[in-house]
Amino acid sequence: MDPSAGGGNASEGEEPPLTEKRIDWPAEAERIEGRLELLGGISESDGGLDRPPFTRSLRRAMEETSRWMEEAGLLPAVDSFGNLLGRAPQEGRKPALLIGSHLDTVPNGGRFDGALGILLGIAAAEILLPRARELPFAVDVLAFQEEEGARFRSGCLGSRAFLGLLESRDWALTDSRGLSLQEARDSFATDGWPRVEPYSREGIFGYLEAHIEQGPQLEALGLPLGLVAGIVGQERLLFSFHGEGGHAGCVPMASRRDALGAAAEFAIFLEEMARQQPGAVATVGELHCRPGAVNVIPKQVDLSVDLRHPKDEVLDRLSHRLQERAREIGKRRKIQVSSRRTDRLPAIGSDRGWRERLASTVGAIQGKAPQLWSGAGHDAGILGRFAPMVMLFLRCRRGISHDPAEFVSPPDIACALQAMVGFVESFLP
Ligand code: HGY
Ligand code: MN
Ligand code: MN
Repeated sequence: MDPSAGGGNASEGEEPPLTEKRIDWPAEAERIEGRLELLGGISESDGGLDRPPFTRSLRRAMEETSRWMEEAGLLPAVDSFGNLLGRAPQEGRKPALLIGSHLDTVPNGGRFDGALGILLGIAAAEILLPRARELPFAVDVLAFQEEEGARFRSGCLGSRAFLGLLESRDWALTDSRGLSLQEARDSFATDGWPRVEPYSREGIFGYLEAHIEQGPQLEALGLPLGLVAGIVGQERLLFSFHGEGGHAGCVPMASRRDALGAAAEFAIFLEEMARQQPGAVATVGELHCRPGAVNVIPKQVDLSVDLRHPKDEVLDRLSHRLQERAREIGKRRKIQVSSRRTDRLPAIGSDRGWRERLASTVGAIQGKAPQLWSGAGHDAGILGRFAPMVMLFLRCRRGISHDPAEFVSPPDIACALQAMVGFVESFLP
């Protein structure tokens, strides 16, 4: 269905549904595309998009996003963690339908991951504002400060903080320079925005997040949009292998206690274990080898593990097997091995009723509404623990994400915006 089509079948005098009013969806999408371009240039580094939480670039991205929120008729504010909110102006205090995503990025990331969901939320809120009184909720937009977990190795800290779920061990998490989350938050200026109190659970009607699929399925189906049936569970761990350093030229192979040899054997086992387990993915994304000199036998290797599966009980089993194998390798190679879990996010399904609502607007736009599992974690996985949650995926060119080649087309953005507005309108009395 052509998103720019207008007309509609509202009876005489009745306000036609917005999705059928003459809204210039392609123009809305072009505006979002321009804003994505601008945000995509706000980075800590000159080479590529790198926007960690609690940094100058994150603050600048907040300032731009706050301006667009205001232009949309929303009231910008921050919570105590530094998440940016665009709240709907309203007398009473209806519960809020929260539409959002995250402003932080991975190093050398793409400009759609996170930002796209925020900008779609702002555009949808602006289109829906004229009908705010009729809706059973307010439409607030959320731009989370931290979701990726790239800086503190623990994901969705922003949405967990928003719901008051952070514990002391989270605040003690440190980045590669040893700065704790607490210190990073406390040193981050949010002057210029009013501070909002935490939303009560009853104050949250539910959560909607639009996000680039970050995989190849929708492109293979030839469809712009998909619904997220659920988000896989994920566990992150840090393993340390402690061996014995030495001269690369003088220590016989038979008497070495090479930390990298042990870590490499572990990494190959991890890969093989995941290959053999349907639905599992496992990744060693970070590996630090010390002292890291060409002619020195590695004394210590630290590596990260990212483990995911749609079923928590399988995730538990895989994690247990990894730790068992690490101990066995350490014993055989006389290497001391330690590990600690830095993150665990349970698998979660989206709300069935909301999925059906969204499926009907998506179906009206593109004929069918495929349901996919998300291999990526999202803030929706946190909000979904306490309120109805639904996610909309947008087609991702060549399935590439977490990379500058990440791309979503403006026509697909237009379809997503129309589906989101239609979803919200489905709650009209
Ligand atoms: O790693 C993830 O799943 C997401 O991109 N934060
Ligand atoms: Mn994301
Ligand atoms: Mn991401």
